[in-house]
Amino acid sequence: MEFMDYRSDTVTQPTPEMREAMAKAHVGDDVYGEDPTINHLQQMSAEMTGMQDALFLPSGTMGNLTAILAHCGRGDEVIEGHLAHTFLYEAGGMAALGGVHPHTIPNQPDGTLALKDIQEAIREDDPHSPITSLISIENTHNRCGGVSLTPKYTHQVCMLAKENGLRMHIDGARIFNAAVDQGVDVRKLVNSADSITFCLSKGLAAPVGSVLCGSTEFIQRAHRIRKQLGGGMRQAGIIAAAGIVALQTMVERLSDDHRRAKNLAQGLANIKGIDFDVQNTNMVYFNLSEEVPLSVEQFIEGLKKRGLLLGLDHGRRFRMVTHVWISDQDIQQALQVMTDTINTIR
Ligand code: TLP
Repeated sequence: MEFMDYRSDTVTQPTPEMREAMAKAHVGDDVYGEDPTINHLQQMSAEMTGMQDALFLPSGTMGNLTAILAHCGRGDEVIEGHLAHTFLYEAGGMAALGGVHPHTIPNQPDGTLALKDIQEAIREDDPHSPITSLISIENTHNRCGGVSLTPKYTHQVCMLAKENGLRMHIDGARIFNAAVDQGVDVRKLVNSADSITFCLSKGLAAPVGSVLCGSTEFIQRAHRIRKQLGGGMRQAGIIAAAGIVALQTMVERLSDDHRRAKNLAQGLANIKGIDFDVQNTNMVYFNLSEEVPLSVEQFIEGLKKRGLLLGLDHGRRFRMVTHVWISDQDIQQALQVMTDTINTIR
């Protein structure tokens, strides 16, 4: 059975154009900086984000970890949201591998951290306290429903960081979704941040890879850390080639995913038994109503039998993510499958 796979945009497969570029890619040893395709991708990424330099990495997780380790020493502290991907879903890498202490403050429903909360979280210079070194924000914000943060807000956080002698990192795994959502150049969203990670292998549909961008000096440090983490990938131009096609061909079309997510959300809101929660960019979250006499496992199984895969967030809360392999017809089909699954047990 062909599944409609709404679990994540990470499930996207490379397009035929990407596969062709991969087959033809010129490669070299990237640990020596000699892979022309990776060098091209890094240069393109730096230009697109308005940063001085960039580094290609295997994953968003490694991109964020590399950035955090390049900004912080052991015992330093990162201020971040309690729903941040770096806090919840990166296996505690910063603590495990870098001795870096996450200091979480509440994420607001719109994905932001209140400036007042950030200010209050910054430690005094006191030998009892860890040293606050970094503020990290996430755009778009995954657990907050795919919401995008504005250039104005990002700028305010950057200013706050600078005034307090801190650095600022953006987990921009889906920064191009944020840019397309707001109709702004991605540079405006990155603004004066010290670093940003973005992913090629989510909505942009490349098979592997993320890019970390920042100043030349920062990227030099990040290069060594990537090596320490085992992320020097040699002739990885084969995969960077798909990343170049992703940046060239897959950014503008993200608006289709956003439109489809909106249609999906509107449809879900009309299904009895579904308590729609939130939709932004390419993400839709909803709860399976307590009134529906199905366990979470039965619901997932019922949908799967009818060809639909989706992600369980927690409790009875689910996530559906639209991407290039989900068509308008798939949205209608998903709504039908959802209705049928709930109605069979009524
Ligand atoms: N997110 C995945 C899961 O880990 C939850 C997904 O399906 O959404 N930052 C953000 C905001 C992310 O959403 C993700 C992946 C990452 C970083 C990590 O990227 P990868 O998977 O490339 O390590």
